[in-house]
Amino acid sequence: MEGYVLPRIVVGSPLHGGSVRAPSDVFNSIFEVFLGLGTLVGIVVIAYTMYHALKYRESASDEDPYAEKVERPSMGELPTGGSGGRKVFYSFGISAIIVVSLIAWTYTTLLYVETAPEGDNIDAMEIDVEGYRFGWTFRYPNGHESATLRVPKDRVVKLNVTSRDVFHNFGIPELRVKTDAVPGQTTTAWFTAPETGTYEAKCYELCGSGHSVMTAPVHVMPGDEYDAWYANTSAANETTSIEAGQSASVAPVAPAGAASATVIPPQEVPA
Ligand SMILES: [Cu+2]
Repeated sequence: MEGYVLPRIVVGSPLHGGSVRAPSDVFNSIFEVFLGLGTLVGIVVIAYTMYHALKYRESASDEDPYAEKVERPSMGELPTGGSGGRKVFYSFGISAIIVVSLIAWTYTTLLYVETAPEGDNIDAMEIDVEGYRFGWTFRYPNGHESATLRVPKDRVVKLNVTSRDVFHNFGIPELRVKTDAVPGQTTTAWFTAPETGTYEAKCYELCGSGHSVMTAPVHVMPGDEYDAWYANTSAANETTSIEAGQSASVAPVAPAGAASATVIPPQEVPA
């Protein structure tokens, strides 16, 4: 099974976790294997059915060309097969082998995603995530807080996720990371982002009238750009000008949703 957790070749410094296989890559390979095997089994079953439907189709003449070779059941009688249960054995046996192998492989592969990689050569960064009705706050190790999540490319990011009020669920679909946000508890998740770009974090637990707008932008930045940005942040220097604008547009929603569960004012999702 070691083939599935071997690091893929990534250009990047191992100090920044560049050799760590991204969870998104793991999930994609599971999807591809299931899609491939499902298609293959489908083709085999349908082709086999079609072949026999054609081969044993009713002929124009009244004579049955297979009368001697095939023992046909009469109406109301259960077919007995006739090959000593070989077909049943093949059908169940092969299915069982495929299913058990898939379960074993998927399980061991998912164990890799379950626990964040540790080691001296992995420079993981930890970010606290707090959900509230209706938004997310990200807290960096230096105390900097923001409504926008910024992470460096190809580096292990560990999230400690909790909630301020009700059950939420934090997820970034493109990066294949998702975990519960439960008040009074901290759940952990991790990911690495192999590509720079802007993604969107969403809430995946129906938490009230503003649930569908409970999103946060996620910026995956090149490592050096990220380091430069991070060096300029601190607990006191709470928000950059861009983020100040975003917080202003998000903040009023929480009291509005909390005070009256009737109407949520239309608002822009932060870009
Ligand atoms: Cu929520």
